[in-house]
Amino acid sequence: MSTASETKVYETVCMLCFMVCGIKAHVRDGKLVKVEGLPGHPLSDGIICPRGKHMANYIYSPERLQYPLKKDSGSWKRITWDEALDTTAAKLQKIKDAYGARALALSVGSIGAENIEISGFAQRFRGAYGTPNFFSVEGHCFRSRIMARLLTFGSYPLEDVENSACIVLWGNNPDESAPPLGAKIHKAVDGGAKLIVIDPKRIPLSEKGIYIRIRPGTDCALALGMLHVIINENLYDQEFVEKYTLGFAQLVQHVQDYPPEEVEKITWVPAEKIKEIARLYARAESAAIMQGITTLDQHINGLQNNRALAILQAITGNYNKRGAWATNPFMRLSDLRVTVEEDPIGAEKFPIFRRFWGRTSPYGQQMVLQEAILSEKPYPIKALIVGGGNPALAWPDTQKTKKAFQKLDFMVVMDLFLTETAELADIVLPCSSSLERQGLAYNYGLTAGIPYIMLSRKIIEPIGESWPDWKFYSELGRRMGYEAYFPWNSDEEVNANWLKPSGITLEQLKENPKGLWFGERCYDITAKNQIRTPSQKIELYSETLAAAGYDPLPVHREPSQSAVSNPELAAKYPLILTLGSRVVTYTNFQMRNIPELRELAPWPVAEIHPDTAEKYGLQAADPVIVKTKGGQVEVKVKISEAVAPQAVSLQYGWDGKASGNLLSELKPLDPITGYPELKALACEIIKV
Ligand SMILES: Nc1nc2c(c(=O)[nH]1)N[C@H]1C(S)=C(S)[C@@H](COP(=O)(O)OP(=O)(O)OC[C@H]3O[C@@H](n4cnc5c(=O)[nH]c(N)nc54)[C@H](O)[C@@H]3O)O[C@H]1N2
Ligand SMILES: Nc1nc2c(c(=O)[nH]1)N[C@H]1C(S)=C(S)[C@@H](COP(=O)(O)OP(=O)(O)OC[C@H]3O[C@@H](n4cnc5c(=O)[nH]c(N)nc54)[C@H](O)[C@@H]3O)O[C@H]1N2
Ligand code: SF4
Ligand SMILES: [Mo]
Repeated sequence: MSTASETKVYETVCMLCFMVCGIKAHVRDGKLVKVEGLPGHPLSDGIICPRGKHMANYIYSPERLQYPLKKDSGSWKRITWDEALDTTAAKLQKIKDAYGARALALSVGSIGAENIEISGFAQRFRGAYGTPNFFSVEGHCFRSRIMARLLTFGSYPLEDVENSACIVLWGNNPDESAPPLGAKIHKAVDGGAKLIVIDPKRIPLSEKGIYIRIRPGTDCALALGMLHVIINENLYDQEFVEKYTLGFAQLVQHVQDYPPEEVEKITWVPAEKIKEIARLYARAESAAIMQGITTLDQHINGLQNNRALAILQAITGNYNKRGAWATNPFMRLSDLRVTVEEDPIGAEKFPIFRRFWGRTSPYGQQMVLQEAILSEKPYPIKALIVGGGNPALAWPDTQKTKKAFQKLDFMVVMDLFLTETAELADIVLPCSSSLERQGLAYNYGLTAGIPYIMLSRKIIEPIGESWPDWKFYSELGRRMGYEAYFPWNSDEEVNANWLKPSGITLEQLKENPKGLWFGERCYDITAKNQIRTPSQKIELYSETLAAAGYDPLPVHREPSQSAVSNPELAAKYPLILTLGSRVVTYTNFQMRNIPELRELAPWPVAEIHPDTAEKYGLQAADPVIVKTKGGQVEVKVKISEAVAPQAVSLQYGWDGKASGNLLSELKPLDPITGYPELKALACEIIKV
């Protein structure tokens, strides 16, 4: 800690999003006064985005929760931690006695799933309590791609973009959603790598490569068209395919249904362009498709989109090769989970999401939770604990989600702020920020293709009575008789325990404030155990999907609200809605209450093309209603050549009347993953 008036500069990490950039944090008189990027940091090399820069404004926001709160006749009353924990323990015990352990659900959001502490301790508590109903943001983000790569390769390879001769940015705008990764891609392209950008919207990186404007939700068709060209022009890696893959003959047959001329009609992409990018991609010495972190998942065909990309990488031999997709030794950390044999609700509806080849997902699919709470089928769910998430706004169909949460007997939310989800709770608990506690910051490899770990140091005292998440779950567990599961008493003990199986110690992390790589990429397909499917081959054709009743090879499926699948609806709602795009100023539903950030992006925006603006008589910053068959939002117009004339790109993460999920619905869902359809809806805009 610093002494009076002396400024101390700490090298540590920003945990305001999962990029976990290195920062220099200036502390004076015990207070964080300034945050800068950390030059020479292997992930971020001095880069800092507005969120990181304004971290002090975030941490000292007057809206930070300072004390535990209890709802008392509709208003909030300050209580002690003891009362909050005693009340919660008593209530959860009563619910368990009356309905069984499964009547409690736990949900962790983006922060909750990415932060091993929240996810790990929530899972430990739920195991000790005995409920199968644990949900996470992976019910609509990221896990779809993990599943697709596992089904294809038996492993989860990461993109080695820094060394790639050809990068394909597919539904991915890293300048907004992943700035350090964006910087690496700019650098690679400036250094000579070829770039293909496939996006309905012209993003900044499109200027540096071949830009392909695709109709939202038709990515699988485009991938199949590229496969058609690559196979029929013999541009695939024949030796690799023969030696390492299964089902190529079926694939050859299958892609004949997708000649570029047909794919053009589906995707808006001219046949000649499809051929051009297929050739460029397949002929490159190495190629890495770098898809958006979630964009391609949130379609009714999401899993198959991801499968199609995996198949492209496979038949061009771009697996476990420099500059391609490469496997990594995933970091082994202590597993705090306590086994619950019973499956969560929804497991029978989405069996592959739950389990295949004996590998069980830690999470249930939360898109079934709202209905289960409201109908009490298959059984009553009476209580919910939320950590590091804002599901009242983040889940589709806001009205139904809120109604479900209101029906619960008991709800606890732990957060730094009184979010719209917290507003619905019975007990709200104040959480400390990452600079107020020691924790582990783990980058799973998104930025550099190799997992990376850092120690996030405690450099300021906690605000008010805020606690770290592990302490809440531990103290609650102890009060409920699960003390044997929660032996740790400090951040240090918790973190040392996590690291035990990793081969890295807490001391090493302290000595290396910039962090440590975990392992190396595998560039050798002949190395032992590189393909871990049951057949030990890369499964182009998936018997596993076939056996579960799904398409064994990816098939194009129209978005459910498109002009092709539902012309009547499209006549009423003629524009195609992307719900929604990221802005660098905010993370998800957070930070709109920080004035210094709000100045940079003052209001929620629907981006439309100038022709569309003219047609609807709209000027920049005009208020506008965006309407779908699910509902409507009120936002402002931004006019931009970047978006297609047929499209509306809506910003994501606002609340109140601009909350995006007023427009989305809980059906249809991707039949394999259960993910909602968010990125290709039908909408209309109405001048206010
Ligand atoms: N600053 C900031 N960063 C974030 C977040 C944030 O809220 N703010 N959120 C984080 C989270 S949780 C996630 S999941 C990631 C998301 O990260 P990304 O997936 O990269 O982000 P998006 O902006 O949602 O979408 C990226 C691009 O996909 C395009 N797109 C939309 N629909 C389609 C389609 O059907 N096909 C194709 N090919 N492209 C399409 C959009 O036009 C957009 O340019 O960002 C993370 N990073
Ligand atoms: N329409 C539409 N809906 C979407 C999406 C979309 O593109 N369109 N994207 C989806 C995706 S990809 C995602 S990932 C989700 C994101 O949805 P969520 O993860 O639910 O949203 P966040 O706003 O990131 O919520 C994280 C919360 O954790 C709190 N928090 C921060 N640090 C801590 C901590 O250390 N401990 C605790 N206990 N809390 C903390 C923050 O204050 C914040 O309220 O939204 C999904 N919903
Ligand atoms: S991208 Fe921005 S918010 Fe995310 S870790 Fe880096 S500085 Fe923090
Ligand atoms: Mo996400």
